[in-house]
Amino acid sequence: MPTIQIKGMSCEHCVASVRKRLLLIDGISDVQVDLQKNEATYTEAKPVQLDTIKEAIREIGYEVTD
Ligand SMILES: [Cu+2]
Repeated sequence: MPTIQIKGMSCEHCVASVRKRLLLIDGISDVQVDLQKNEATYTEAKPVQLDTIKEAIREIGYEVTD
């Protein structure tokens, strides 16, 4: 499962927002967000560009770090 690092999450509301936003991206499912690790993992039903994910996360106020 792909894993990404996300900066800026501070509580369960952030976790829910990030999870919800990632699920809106075509091809992404089974999103798990770990607040302690600042990580999100997901299943890709088809290839999703990392830039698409970065942009979506930036839109809602968080940052995907490399
Ligand atoms: Cu929060």
